Amino acid sequence: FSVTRKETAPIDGQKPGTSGLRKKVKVFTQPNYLHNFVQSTFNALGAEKVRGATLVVSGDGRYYSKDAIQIITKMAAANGVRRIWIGQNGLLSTPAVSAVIRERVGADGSKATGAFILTASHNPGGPNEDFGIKYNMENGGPAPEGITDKIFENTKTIKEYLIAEDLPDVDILTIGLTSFAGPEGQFDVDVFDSASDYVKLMKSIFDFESIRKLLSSPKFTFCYDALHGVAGAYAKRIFVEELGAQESSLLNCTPKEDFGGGHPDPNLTYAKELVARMGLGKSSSGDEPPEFGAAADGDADRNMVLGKRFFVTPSDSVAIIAANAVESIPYFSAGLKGVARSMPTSAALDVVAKNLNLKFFEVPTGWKFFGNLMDAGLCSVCGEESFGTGSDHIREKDGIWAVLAWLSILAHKNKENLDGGNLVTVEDIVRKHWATYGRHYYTRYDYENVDAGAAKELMANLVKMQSSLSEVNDLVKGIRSDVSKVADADEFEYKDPVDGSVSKHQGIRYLFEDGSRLVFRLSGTGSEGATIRLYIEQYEKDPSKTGRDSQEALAPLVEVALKLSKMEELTGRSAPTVIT
Ligand code: VG1
Ligand code: CO
Repeated sequence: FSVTRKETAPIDGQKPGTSGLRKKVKVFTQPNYLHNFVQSTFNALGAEKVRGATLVVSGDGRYYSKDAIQIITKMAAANGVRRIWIGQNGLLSTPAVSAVIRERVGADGSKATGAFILTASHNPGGPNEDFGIKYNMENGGPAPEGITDKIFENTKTIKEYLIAEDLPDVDILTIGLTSFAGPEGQFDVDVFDSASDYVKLMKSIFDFESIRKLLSSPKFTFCYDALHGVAGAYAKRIFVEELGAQESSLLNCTPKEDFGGGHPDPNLTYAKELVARMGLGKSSSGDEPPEFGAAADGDADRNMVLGKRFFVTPSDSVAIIAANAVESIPYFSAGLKGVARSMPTSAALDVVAKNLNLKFFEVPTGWKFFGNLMDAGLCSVCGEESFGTGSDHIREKDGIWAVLAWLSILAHKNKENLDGGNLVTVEDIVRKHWATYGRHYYTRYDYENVDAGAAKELMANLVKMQSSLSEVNDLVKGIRSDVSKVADADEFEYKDPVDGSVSKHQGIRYLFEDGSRLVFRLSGTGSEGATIRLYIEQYEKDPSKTGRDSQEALAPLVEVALKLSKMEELTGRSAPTVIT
């Protein structure tokens, strides 16, 4: 093949958000849109990192992925990349990409140096929905802000990109290695099985034999919903083939370009089928629900864990995994190096860290901040309230890992119960956790696609009010006299303890005397308008009061949050789009 230099001009709005660049497909398919972003990424990495590199290119299989893979492959060849690794059919979950970067060795002994992940994660897919792209580094984690800022700067000045126009389209359906001759030597395209590296890694972390025993017990019933995302490809291999679950326990496990028209976001609103099967919500089918249910998002890095008629909040989930990891999961048998959560995630993990005397970190939203801690050996288990949980086995959150972690805990707690005795259920584990550590009542209100100006004004008001706590407290008292006083209010700022970099304006916090918190943030993953996220949390230590309904327990704080922020007045919304 030969290399062509193509003239181009900057296109507005290519700033990567919380997790890469996400836009409507119609935006991505504009002439040069993807090309500009990919060349800007190569330029940000620098020739010494790109020439001779081995790059993974794959994603959740959403609409436009196949075209994008061909374009990126041709641009990579032209930019001097030595090898492109592609999961069969262009499919690799986000955690699998991270695993492939860290673990896979090519036939010639090569190792990957980075990846383009093609996904808009939990956003819907299809010709009228979202596409996305993000770059991951040689540690398997998302590019840090230093790099994403550089990419964005480059998109504002780009004048040309390189492409091997005469490189034939690569066959991504068939496993195998194809070599091409370029002006600077050989270029390889290696199409490989999407699941095998990931499955191997999972088998090295968990005791599959004990999980298999649990899943084969008639007492234990199981259900997994991939919401037509890429998790389906892994669920079949792991839950059915390796662990012996019934085929019928898998819902929506065929990956689809448009996720079957749904919203591939594993929460109580969008995972409707699973929620009904688990006996939650109004549409319960009447059949006896399974003991355990879980769902994933489009790129399979998120997880929702449910028990029979029982929802586990993601903030509780990471705390419970951390509290039980050492005894239940072989990978952690030597102990945890530390734990971490994102700022808006509830403090349930903090209490576990304190009790178990573990190092603890609070980082801004988005997985990229956990990577430095893990690389420095400071963190083993971490999580976010947004259905993201993971560990230092890779540098992304990992939906299937979280399910295997829960199954491991259940298998451990039921070791003696499977033949006789009562099953210890998901609900039992959570209630016992609350009794030991106290409960963090928690909810998140999302206002999606709000007018961007209104959202800005709302946030600016909340920041301005922080300058006078006494005025804030007068307002709070006027709204609800049964809510405690605001003790502190600020915008969250993070100084990375490893590289010293500082991230500012990471969310507006109102911290109350009784430990309650209100947090306001603007989403960095949306593709239209603005999304306001409101996080509400209240700690209850008294074991006789940890069994309340969470919306009811939080009602006073919610009222304060909505009135203090003038939510309805400024956005015109009387109710959130999604409550989790
Ligand atoms: C959201 C979540 C955040 C998560 C991010 C990426 O970001 O709040 O916790 O890390 O999505 O997840 P934001 O900026 O919209 O609040 V995923 O599964 O979309 O890669
Ligand atoms: Co995701």
